[in-house]
Amino acid sequence: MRRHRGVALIIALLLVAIGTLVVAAMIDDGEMAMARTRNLLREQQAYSYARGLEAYAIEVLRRDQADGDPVDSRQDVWANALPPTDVPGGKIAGRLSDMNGCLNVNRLVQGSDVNAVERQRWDRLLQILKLDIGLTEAIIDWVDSDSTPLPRGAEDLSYLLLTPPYRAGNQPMRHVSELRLVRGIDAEVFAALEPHVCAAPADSALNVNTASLQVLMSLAPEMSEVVARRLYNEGRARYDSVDMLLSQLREAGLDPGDGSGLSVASSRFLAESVIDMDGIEIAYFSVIERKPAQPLQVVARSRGSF
Ligand SMILES: [Ca+2]
Ligand SMILES: [Ca+2]
Repeated sequence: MRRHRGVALIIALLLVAIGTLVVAAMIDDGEMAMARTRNLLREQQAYSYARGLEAYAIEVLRRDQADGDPVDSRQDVWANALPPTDVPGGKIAGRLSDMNGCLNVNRLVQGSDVNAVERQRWDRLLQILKLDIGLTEAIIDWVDSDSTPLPRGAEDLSYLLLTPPYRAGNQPMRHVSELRLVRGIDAEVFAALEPHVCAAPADSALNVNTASLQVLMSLAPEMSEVVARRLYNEGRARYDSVDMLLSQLREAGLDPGDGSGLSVASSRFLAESVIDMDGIEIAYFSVIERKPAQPLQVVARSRGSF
């Protein structure tokens, strides 16, 4: 009899415990649903702000184009960042950077040929960054459409033996991070390269006004850092024409070639918006293309990172 009472008591306690759990779960569900709703609303609000900032960036770039000065440099109005600004629900901040101050991986190949001028620039950049010069050929092989490896290059056979196996791209890169797939480019090498290179359409030129010190150094053989620093002018370089830069290089006793693939203007810009809602930051990125006599257009968007 006593044993039966004991069992009944345990069952009663268990039922109470389960009942408490059910109520706790119901409360939790309610709060979760509210939190989810709040998060969704915040996310939509953040996205709307980001699209607003994107439209603002396009307008800034359109005005810059309309002012009649075809030169782009870090001293232009578009290069001024929008500092964190209070808005209903949080804070917004934004900045625009041009995407032409880099060696474009897709210019290494021209039709079925290697672009010799670009190739030399890449070789020099790798040397300046103290990386393996052989990487240039592996990158060319990744971008060129054939499957014949250059002497220090890498085509399908180099990648099919890996786990997991994959094939060479054999087409222009869509994003600079594709470089990580190329033989010899590990995380460390990529981190060293990334600030100086990009994967843009093949007709996208290198803007010498926004190039890094190392990219400027790659424009002529034997350029000393002292000369490059003078050209770089602590990031405030502003050449009105490529010829102006070339003549400065020649005056310094250097041979920069004919300046093919160089420009003093930019055609692609990265608009970055950081939206802070309730202390949670979300970054949005838009790639804006600006070409002469064409409407500006957004060609890519991403969230979190670009
Ligand atoms: Ca290839
Ligand atoms: Ca090849």
